[in-house]
Amino acid sequence: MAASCGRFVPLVLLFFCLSAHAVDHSNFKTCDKSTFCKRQRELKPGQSPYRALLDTLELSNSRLTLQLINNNNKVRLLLELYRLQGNMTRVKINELKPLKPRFEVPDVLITDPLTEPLSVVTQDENGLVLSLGGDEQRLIVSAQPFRLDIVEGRQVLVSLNSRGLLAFEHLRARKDTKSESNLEQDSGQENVEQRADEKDGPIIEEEDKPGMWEEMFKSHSDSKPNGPTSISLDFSLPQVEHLYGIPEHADTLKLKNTDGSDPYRLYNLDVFQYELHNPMALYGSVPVLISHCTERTMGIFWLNAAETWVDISSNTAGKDSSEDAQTDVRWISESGIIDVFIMLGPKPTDVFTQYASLTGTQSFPPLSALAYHQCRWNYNDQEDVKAVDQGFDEHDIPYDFIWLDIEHTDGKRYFTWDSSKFPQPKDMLQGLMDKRRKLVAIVDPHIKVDSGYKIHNEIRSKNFYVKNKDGGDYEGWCWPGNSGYPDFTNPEMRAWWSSMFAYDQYEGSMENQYIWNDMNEPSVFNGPEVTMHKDALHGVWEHRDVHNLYGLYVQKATADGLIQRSGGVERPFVLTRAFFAGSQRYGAVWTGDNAAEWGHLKISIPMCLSLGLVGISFCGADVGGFFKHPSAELLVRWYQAGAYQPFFRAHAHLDTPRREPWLFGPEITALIREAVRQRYALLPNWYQLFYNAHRTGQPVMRPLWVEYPEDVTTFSIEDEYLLGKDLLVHPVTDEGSMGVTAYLPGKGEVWYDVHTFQKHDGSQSLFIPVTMSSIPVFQRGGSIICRKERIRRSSSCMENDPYTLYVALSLQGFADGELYIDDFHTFNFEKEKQFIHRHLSFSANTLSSRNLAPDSHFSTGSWIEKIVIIGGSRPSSVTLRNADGIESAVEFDFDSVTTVLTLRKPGVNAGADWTVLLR
Ligand code: NBV
Repeated sequence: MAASCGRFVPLVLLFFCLSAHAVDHSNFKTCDKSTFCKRQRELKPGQSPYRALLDTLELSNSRLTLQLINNNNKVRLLLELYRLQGNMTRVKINELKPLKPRFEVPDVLITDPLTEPLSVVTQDENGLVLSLGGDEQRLIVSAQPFRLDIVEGRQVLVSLNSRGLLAFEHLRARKDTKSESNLEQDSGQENVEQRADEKDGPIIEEEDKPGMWEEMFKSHSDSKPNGPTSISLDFSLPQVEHLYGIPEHADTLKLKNTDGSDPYRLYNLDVFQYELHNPMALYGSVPVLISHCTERTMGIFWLNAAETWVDISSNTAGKDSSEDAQTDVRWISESGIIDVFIMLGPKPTDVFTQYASLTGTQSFPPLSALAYHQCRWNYNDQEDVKAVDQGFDEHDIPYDFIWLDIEHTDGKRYFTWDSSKFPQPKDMLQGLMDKRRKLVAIVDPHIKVDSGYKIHNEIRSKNFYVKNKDGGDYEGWCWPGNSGYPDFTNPEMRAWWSSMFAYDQYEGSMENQYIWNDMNEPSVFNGPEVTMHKDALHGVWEHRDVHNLYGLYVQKATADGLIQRSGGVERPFVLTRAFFAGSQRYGAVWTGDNAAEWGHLKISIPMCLSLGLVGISFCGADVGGFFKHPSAELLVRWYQAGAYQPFFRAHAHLDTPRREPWLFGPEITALIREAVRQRYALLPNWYQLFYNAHRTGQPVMRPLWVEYPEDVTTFSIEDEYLLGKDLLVHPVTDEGSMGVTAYLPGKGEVWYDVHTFQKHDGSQSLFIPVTMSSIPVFQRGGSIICRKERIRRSSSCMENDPYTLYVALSLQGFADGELYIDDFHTFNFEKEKQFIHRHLSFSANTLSSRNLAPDSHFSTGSWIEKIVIIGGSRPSSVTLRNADGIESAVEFDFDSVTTVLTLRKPGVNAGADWTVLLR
């Protein structure tokens, strides 16, 4: 956004801002400027004041509680331990008797996690050992200093507070009682109960430190009515050298050591012109770390929505002794409680399953949302929309969605249309619908304070705005000028917001219109760090407590609105910029305001991979780059990369020259057309991968190590990735590139170039020469990929088109894959079991299609028009056997150079049982 040049910036100035092109660091806090982070980071390891009071132990079947005491200030904490189903341990720490409740994050876990029994194995005055059930897992609680170790056999998997950095700033009354703090009335007996026990010894009072009771950042003051409330805990991971996750950062996939630099920060922020390779916070936060070594993959999910910092310190072992390796992690959050889920794997897939069991899986988008999206800030008016739409037809480039940015509204009043530029929105939408295309309109969460604006009046009259610290409606500066911010943490507010998407409320909207939520960090141009004041109020909670959740709630309420407007029938599509753990349930995310630079193209891969690892598969970056104007070469390379990333949308800043795919001359148009066509051909595969992500929580876009967890070569790779397990993509992301060096994993495996069918052995790095039309993609030998090769105007025009199966044989002559089909847009697949799910497998020269979901029912008009078998030999005959056992001959060709056998028109229905026999 534009606020780095001050407050609300007129467009002329905006342009000026653009030319500066670098993040204004002075707008954002470093750890040093964030007083709780600074305080916490000043604590030195090895001096933990915490002791477990073993005589307070209580064990019900699945819940163990134990008090911890801080030897200095004598404040008691309550530790809760749970063993969760699916190989997870939950550790909660709160104050035993807080002066008032501390915030616990709601609405992120999909249910109360199921627990398993815990039992004490041994106990003495030094601590106790608990059995965690299967696999010889034990949890060792050491009393003095307090420490937890999870061990399996003789191997320590993870230790908590082993460095003694557990720190819990208890709620307290201010010593100088001059201020009118919320806690004032309690000040006379501050923590009396929890600190009254004389046998605990004398209380060593802590000194107040600067920033505990009020903090200034630039001209902004944070009144901190509750004083210091931060929490911290350290985790040590023996044998681990590789950590991933904790998006969103514009940084490498493998997380770096933060010794000597700032910790990674998680605080949803609108960062104008963000910088690459930096631990600064960006628009979204998912507090999940994934650790990986050849033996094991684990995860740490720190369920806290306040500003959070993560320190990482890895001591990389010498090559021969991976045993000495260890990674230490420390989480620090500004408020709330410690509530942490340790996902014990042991395999990458187990961690994904475990995390999905807690926070849910990726929503299953309508197929069209997986196709190509054309966006810019802004398509100016209805005529412009029509012309761009026609441009795609004239240039024979498919697209599914055209997008409208903030200028389509009446003065940035969301849910309205600019009546001179978009006088007949329904005509426009109908025109698109006639072509089986769709539109996305932006709806931001800042609401113009204007008594003539229905949305504002309703929110105000229902008392739904976030409040400022003094109880009035919180107001901040944003696109519409003075704006209010609906309190999306309030379920009633969300229900009302959802109801605003009903067709009779949102005038001019139609069923082929979907929604984009931007600026939902929330962005407040004149707020501290361009966001909301931390002492603003959401009911009884401070903004400080809920900050990172705001964006999730905005997207949730919007997605619910789209579902409701269709009577619960249609799957929604909502794009969000801000997100949190669990956001995967509500739609897609994108990486915000990137720039037309090669570095930004490159970083889109690790940024989306990191999101995929923590559940958010539906990720993309602005194709072409948002700021600045891409060269034709960069634009082409970006389309080629974007065509193989989950969310595929071109977007551009208002002040950049137009860049629709046909504006760079016919050669460039042809290259872009080809990239987009490749996307459309592969839509069946994308759809199946998203269905799988939705059902199982496995990521769509995967780092190589996820599939090859024992191959250390893969652990740092971030310039290539897998789609599912079978397609390896290595986009060209360098200017003037003559080739890419791709690593093909898997000893004893083979990979086939999807364009040439050339076969390569796995477990080697390979130089692949490229031209401007190359998009290096390889199919794993042993897999079957389904495509639709009759490319049309939009994905829905291709709905009933036939499939082509690409059967890439392993060296042993096997292959398998899946085909998933439904109506491509409703919930009937879930509610009515209306879908087709087939298992395709090739072995012993026989290819067959078997039903994976016998109790599902759906009929498709699509049939199998071609089968391409790669890596085999010439058969003397090919026979198709249909579901009734009737056999017929199939025409085929065999190319002995490429070893490609093409079976023409088997002609079976895609939902039927059939077998093809090669003899
Ligand atoms: O709504 C305008 C833009 C939008 O195009 C972009 O994609 C968002 O990330 N929005 C940010 C606000 C202003 C950006 C300078």
